[in-house]
Amino acid sequence: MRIDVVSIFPEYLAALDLSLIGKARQDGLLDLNVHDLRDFTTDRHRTVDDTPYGGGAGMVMKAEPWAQALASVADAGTDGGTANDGGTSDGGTRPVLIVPSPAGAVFTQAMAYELAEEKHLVFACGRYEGIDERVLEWAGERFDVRPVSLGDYVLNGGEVAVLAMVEAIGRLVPGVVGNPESLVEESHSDGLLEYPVYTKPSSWRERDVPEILLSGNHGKIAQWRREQQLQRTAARRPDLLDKFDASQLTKADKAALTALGYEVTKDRILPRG
Ligand code: 6GU
Repeated sequence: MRIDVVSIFPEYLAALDLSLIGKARQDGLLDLNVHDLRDFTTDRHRTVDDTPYGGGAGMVMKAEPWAQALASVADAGTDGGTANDGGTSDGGTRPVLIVPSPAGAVFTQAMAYELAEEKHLVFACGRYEGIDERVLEWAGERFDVRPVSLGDYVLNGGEVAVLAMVEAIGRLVPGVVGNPESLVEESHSDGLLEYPVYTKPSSWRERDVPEILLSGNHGKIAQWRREQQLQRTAARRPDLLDKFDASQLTKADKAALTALGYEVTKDRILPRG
């Protein structure tokens, strides 16, 4: 997969040299390129922002440097296309342009799985009050444009959000995580939060590891872990149970949910009372 990130703070993205994602880059699984937006300006001061039309606080990122930067990376993830298409063909799929913004759709594990299938992702890190809206319209001609938010809070710019998204997406690219089994049993992979985990010693500061985990009874352990997932999800993220497909529930799941105060109908999990 090719990933391009455009930012006025390329140093922010240095963390992508580290750990699992850094290793994936070294191994050639991720072709990750960071670009300085100011390299696409033409004035002496390398200006990237200006005051907003209509007034208001803060500054807005100018359209032209963004158009220059995005045009320069648009075809980077392709083989250059065929001879008669102006080099824009990439076999039918356009690169995805992800625009981090608190005004975007919320980034989810499902979205990470989808984006991990793409050949080319481009991230446009806005700062200040955002990027001139016309850039997103213009970019729609070449990119599949997706404004995306990490959640309902405000960051100063898209860089930290890109670190999070590249890590979430990159680890799902085949080969990046050594043991793909570890992607199966993790929070959000099945719509529930993960069960609690323990390691040695079995007794630590008067606290014992739940006995069932020492029993060697794998069936019972699996059942206990599932109950823990349901209990945690009910306590911490009841909104996830709201969305959960109740037809996936076993008899034991239903019993656990009933004990937790939920009513399980044919296709829904509803809080009782
Ligand atoms: Cl993706 N960007 C910014 N600037 N703020 C955010 C965000 C993204 N997600 C939550 N807050």
